[in-house]
Amino acid sequence: MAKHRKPTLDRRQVAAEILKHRGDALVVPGLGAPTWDTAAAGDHALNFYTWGGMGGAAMIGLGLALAQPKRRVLVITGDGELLMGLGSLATLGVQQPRNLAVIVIDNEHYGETGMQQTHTRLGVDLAGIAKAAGFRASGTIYGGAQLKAWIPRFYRQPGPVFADIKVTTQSAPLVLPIREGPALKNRFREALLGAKAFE
Ligand SMILES: Cc1ncc(C[n+]2csc(CCOP(=O)(O)OP(=O)(O)O)c2C)c(N)n1
Ligand SMILES: [Mg+2]
Repeated sequence: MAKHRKPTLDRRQVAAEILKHRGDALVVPGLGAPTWDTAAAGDHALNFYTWGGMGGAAMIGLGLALAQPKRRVLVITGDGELLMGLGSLATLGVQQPRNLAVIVIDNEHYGETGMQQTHTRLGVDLAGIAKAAGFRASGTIYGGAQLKAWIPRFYRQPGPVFADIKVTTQSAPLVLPIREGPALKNRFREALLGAKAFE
């Protein structure tokens, strides 16, 4: 196992920096803090918030990416959330969606439930797993300059693209989006499909 490097990036700044460039991308935030981070960067009808659903964000992203091959899809999730659905990396490696990026806001803990350490704090290398699963690009991001260099890849590089972004355990004020699932789903479908959403 590689020696542990102390994370320094701020999760809210990371999310805001990434989402500044979102254009018409479809964004699937994982449950808990990545959802609050995404909402804090600006609520958007093309955010498909997953609220309490854990472990499925990357596979929801795959479904969207396959259904909407002309649109870019960003999954922005937590280390704990991805670890719960780790097999999704293998499926993405097999499916090779060219328009999908999976971005992990990795604070190395289950933050939302009381800051228990996750496997990433104990040396598990998510970017290494993604690379071995067949992602076209995969990396671990520790600093601001590195993040800047990666952001265009999230939106343009042929996927699947994977990035594990190491952030501090500093928590940020809650910014909660709409809570009601059907309202979120209908808003998302309408923004994506227009009138066809309700045919
Ligand atoms: C199936 C399931 N198990 C447990 C939970 C409780 N839970 C909610 S958020 C969370 C931790 C998420 O950790 P992570 O994805 O790393 O996000 P962080 O808060 O650290 O940014 C857990 C265990 C849940 N919502 N669903
Ligand atoms: Mg976490």
